[in-house]
Amino acid sequence: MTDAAPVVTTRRDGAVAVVTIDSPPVNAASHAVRAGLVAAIAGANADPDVRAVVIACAGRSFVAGADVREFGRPPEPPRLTDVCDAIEASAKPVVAALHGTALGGGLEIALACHARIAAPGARMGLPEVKLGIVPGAGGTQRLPRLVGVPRAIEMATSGRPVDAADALASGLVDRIAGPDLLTEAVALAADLDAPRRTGDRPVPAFDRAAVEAVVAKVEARARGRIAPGEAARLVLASADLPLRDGLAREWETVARLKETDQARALRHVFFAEREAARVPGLDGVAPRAVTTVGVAGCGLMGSGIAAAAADAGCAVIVVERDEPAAAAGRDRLAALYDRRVATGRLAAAERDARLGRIAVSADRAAFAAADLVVEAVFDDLDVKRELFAALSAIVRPDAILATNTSYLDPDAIAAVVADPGRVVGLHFFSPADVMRLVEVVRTGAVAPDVLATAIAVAKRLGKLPVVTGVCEGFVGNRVFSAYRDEAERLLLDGAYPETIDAAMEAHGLAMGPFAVFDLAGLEIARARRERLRAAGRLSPAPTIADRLCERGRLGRRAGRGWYAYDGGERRVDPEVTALVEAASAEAGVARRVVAADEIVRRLVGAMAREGRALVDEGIAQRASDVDLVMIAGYGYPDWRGGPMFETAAAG
Ligand code: 3H9
Repeated sequence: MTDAAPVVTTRRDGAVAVVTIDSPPVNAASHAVRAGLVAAIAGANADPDVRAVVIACAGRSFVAGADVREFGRPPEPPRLTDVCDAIEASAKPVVAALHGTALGGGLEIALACHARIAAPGARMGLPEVKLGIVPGAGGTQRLPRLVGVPRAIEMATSGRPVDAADALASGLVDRIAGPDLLTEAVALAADLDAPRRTGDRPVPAFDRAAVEAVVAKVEARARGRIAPGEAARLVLASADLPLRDGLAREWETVARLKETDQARALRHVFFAEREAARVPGLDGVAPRAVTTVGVAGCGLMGSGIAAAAADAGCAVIVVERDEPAAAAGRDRLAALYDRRVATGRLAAAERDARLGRIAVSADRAAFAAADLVVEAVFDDLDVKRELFAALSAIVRPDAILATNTSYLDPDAIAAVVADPGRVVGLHFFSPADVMRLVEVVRTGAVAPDVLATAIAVAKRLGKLPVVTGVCEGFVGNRVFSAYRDEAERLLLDGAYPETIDAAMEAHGLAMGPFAVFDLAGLEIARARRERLRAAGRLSPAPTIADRLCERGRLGRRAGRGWYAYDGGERRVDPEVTALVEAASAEAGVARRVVAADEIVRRLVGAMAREGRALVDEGIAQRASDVDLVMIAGYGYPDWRGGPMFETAAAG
């Protein structure tokens, strides 16, 4: 057996000991890292020639957190809290040199140091709530001592990282370095006369009533998640408890939360997201360079895709069918960015920069400059085939053509292109600048580097790409159709739209199925039923949804669908109740009360069954991909892990 290289090493720079963690890929605080750090701090304290210490990391990032792979087993000492305590207690000043992402346990190590210096691009955060836990090594107790209770609550409950400038302004870091982080960190350490312990600082005064109101809001918005409220309460407790007691309470909380179903589900999602990136056949395949993105169509979907590309720094060429449509597209894009400015999500100057990257015209020849063109025109096969035939004569030979179709066969679209290997599906979800999911559809003839490029572009746009094979509806809409069919069966058995929605919303979905059908509009599903009937795959007997459509109840935009809408509020409509009851009578079904747990079990089960079929057919690569699609595209609660995970966990 050969000894692995040590993951923590110490070298001397004058009187400063530079402790370097080198544990790829992200220097997670594994057992080896923790033991190495404790030994390094002890070594520096024992060495009479050392006056101060710097903790830095090799590779792309400072410590990105506790090692999530160790979460399934009991912590092996030294625990991360022991590491942080040893650093804070050091008799010699310790400076953290931060680059990349200092997250979770990584930020906690930095908080226990006596000073922090950050590279200009560094980001710092406490993302533990995204794993269903709270910070466990001082994050909720030391952070408020540096940045104050309100700010610490914001960071610990949202999980969002802050950048270096923000960290400097809030007092989280002492300095932002120039180009040579390590040299400046050593100089800072050499300048410190004595340790300045974060734990010795008082928690700055704050408005308790205002903070209590914020905590209540965090709890209300968590919609079933436990961790954010617990994190907020722990931060608040930092103001009332001595450091030791606060740390003990924090540790007890994290130990308890780690074992919850929510934490297990969120860990599943964490690893599922990384797994989704692994696509058989793409190992070592380099994506093509994409800097200019073309978008055909500037409706709701096209404008969202254009904005997502502009947000990611791409040059964007949008083409509409004629000049009036192009003008409407420009207005739509301006309105999209204006909304972000009005709601404080974007600075006005940034809006102008992003809009400045988008050129909208009515001239398809403009696509000659694009590396990739995504079509988002009307979902009709003839329209798309005409467009792709024209595009293949306009774009460069190496440019990629992507279709955003939801239901059509992308292979039938690719067939009109001279080189179908350049055609791929990029199925965005509306609003495309906001929704994280992109189904990357592996068309029959797609070239490996075209598929790799589609995945890389989706990632660059900040999306979660999930690769699917070709079938009607791909993964998401197929699972959603199974969900819809089961929801309608529940109606026949005795449930009502409002009881079904209430059950699923209590389960953690942002909206129950019938509220979603109304939001999306009932026409698309009606068109699907008509296609299925034409193909002899569905009974010609009208469904309740067909009856609603006949009555002009086409959903929220029409002011009525499964519900009636008064000023945006949904309301149970007796006309729908009567239609539901009549449908049961017509089908000869004696209605019964269907309990919430049966509703949830049947709907989740229907999704999982369809998901399993998609995996068996080779359309979905793996069960966890189905979970990701439902979470990132359809509002399934991530803390339940997705329908496949939940069904498997329930046995
Ligand atoms: C915590 O700290 C609790 C504490 O309060 C104390 C408790 C006592 N562990 O995402 P990427 C792997 S909770 C183990 O593709 P990127 C990841 O699996 C933790 N492994 O790269 C992948 O491996 P592979 C709080 C980890 O550049 C590889 O690194 N911290 C961890 O897009 C690359 O990952 C977090 O929640 C980890 N903690 O993004 C941070 N992190 O190649 C979670 C990553 O084999 N991590 N890996 O698939 C992230 O947010 C992103 O990974 C990061 C890099 C931004 C760091």
